[in-house]
Amino acid sequence: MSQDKTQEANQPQDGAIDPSRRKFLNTAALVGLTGAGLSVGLSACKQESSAPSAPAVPASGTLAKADPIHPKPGQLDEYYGFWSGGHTGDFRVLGMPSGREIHRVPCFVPDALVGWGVTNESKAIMGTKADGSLQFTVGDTHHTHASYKDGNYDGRYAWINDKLNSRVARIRLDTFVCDKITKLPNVQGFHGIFPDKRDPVDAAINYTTRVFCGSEFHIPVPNDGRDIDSPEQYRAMFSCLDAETMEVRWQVMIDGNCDLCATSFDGKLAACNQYNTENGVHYEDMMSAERDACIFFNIARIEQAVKDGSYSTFGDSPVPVVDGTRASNADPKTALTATVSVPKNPHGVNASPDGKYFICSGKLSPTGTVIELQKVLDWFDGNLDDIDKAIVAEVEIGLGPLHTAFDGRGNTYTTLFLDSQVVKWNVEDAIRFHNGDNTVQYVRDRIDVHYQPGHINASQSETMFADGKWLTVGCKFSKDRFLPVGPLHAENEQIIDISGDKMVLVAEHPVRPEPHDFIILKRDLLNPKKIYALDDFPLAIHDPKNVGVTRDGNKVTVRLVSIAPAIEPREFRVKLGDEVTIILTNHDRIEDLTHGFGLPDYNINFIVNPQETASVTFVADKPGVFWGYCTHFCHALHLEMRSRMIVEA
Ligand code: CUK
Ligand code: CUA
Ligand code: CA
Repeated sequence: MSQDKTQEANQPQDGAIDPSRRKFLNTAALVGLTGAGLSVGLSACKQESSAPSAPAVPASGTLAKADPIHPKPGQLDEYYGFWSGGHTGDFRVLGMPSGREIHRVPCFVPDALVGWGVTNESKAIMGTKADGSLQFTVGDTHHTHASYKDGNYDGRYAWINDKLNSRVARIRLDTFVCDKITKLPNVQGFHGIFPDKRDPVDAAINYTTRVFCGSEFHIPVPNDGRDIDSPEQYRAMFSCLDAETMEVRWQVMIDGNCDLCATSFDGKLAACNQYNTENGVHYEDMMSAERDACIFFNIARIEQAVKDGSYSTFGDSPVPVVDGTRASNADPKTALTATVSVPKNPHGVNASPDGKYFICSGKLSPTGTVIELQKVLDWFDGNLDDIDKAIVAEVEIGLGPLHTAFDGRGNTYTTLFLDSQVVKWNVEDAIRFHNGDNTVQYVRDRIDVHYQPGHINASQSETMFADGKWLTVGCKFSKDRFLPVGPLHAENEQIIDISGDKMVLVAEHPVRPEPHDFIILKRDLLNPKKIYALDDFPLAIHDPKNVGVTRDGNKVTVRLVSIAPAIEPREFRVKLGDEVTIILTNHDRIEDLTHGFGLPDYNINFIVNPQETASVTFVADKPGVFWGYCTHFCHALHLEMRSRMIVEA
């Protein structure tokens, strides 16, 4: 490994700040300030909806081709990147290939910027206890994927998992807001997630209607104190959610475990790699077998079994659970699951864009395993005598292989955690080699990355439109790559140009730990809203005259509207001990004109975007004067934008 050399070769060319860029920043700041002040001031009187001012983008393509990695000011990226946030429990949005972080969508963990976990609306999505406090305030997101139509992303939804508390969050891609969270029953360590790409039976349903979730830890079922000392009774579940309602449709109980998850383009199969087929409780047990597995789920048969009533339920959960254990699924003609053997503690299962293969990485074995999906279907049809004959290649690729991405030209890119490398290898050549042609060189290229890579993804990788332009590698360790900031290091996301024969490392960015997985999709697949509509919110205050305080016993409702630079009414009175609900509607209609509302000493701060309504409820337990103020810079008179809460003793 030649890390030092590579590191040197990839030093930034110019450490100095470009003076012309600096000048631009100053000018932009000035123009921005006066411009915003003026237009917002006007808008406050006229309430005009301003068309978004066109950014200074050059004629399409010219600069994009010149240097998309370092876009010129005002130049937009060609791709969105959706990143999971790790313990921060959020969903992050990057511009790619520049790697600029644009947005974070809070999901599982409270977020002080938008007031996620503060407003009543977000708390209802996150889930509360009987006393109104949040059920969970920590999370651990790993994987995010988006909805499909016709083999490509359709811009409706993304989903993200919370491994810690076994929750699934859905993010609407028109508003980039989490709108539903579902907690999975009978499950711990919910890890892999993947939407289906079409219906297995109805050809007209060529879009995502299900979301599949694998559970990594095996537990007693139900986990109510029984079987705690009988690990051989522990089970894992593969769960299916309805993509629209977000309700759990069914679960498949299996032995071993689920880890990552993938789905076929024909909608017929979903799969999870299994590293603990041993049902081990300690890591030594979990790595005792030479081979583990990739388990395949026959979706149409499972749904039929549920329809036929061939299921059980466990504990308080009404969710139908079908039996997917090995012993019950030995007969291919009736099997709901099929288990293909894969070398030692595999990690990652990924679907190739041609729809033909799933690829599993060996992790503790230096191999990549290629499984042909048609052969798995043949086994289910009784036309393949041995399920392991679905393995069409098993080739050495390097040490510690984890995740795989695709370029749409027949090549795959696998991270090698122990080698700190990415290996590019060709699937058809690997199959030829596996079949005995020793002259074939299936490894096309290797590149050092910095350091210990986990996830990897390429532009449009797991769609039928993989375009083979950009590869991003999530390096778990950054070590010496950034300025030191104490013992906690950033992670290092490296960007590799894969358009040519050789991989070229072109950029790297620190990221706050720890994203795990991400996808990269063409920007024109999305069409986000510019502003909300008042009708999007049941509590919206439509008429700004309709503000003020109403009282029902000690329950007080305070209706506020924001119109820059005022919050109306300018003051309101409540009594000590009142339960106060503040409803705030932002009547500004100008794109990007967000207001905040912070209430000192009451632990309240949230924002309302243009035409958005949000509410908070609290007990007025401190008498005195409390200046509710706008926390989001909005106007030349932003600092003056306040509403005084008076709590009478
Ligand atoms: S796991 Cu993190 S590097 Cu949760 Cu996707 Cu493989
Ligand atoms: Cu409104 Cu700042
Ligand atoms: Ca194992």
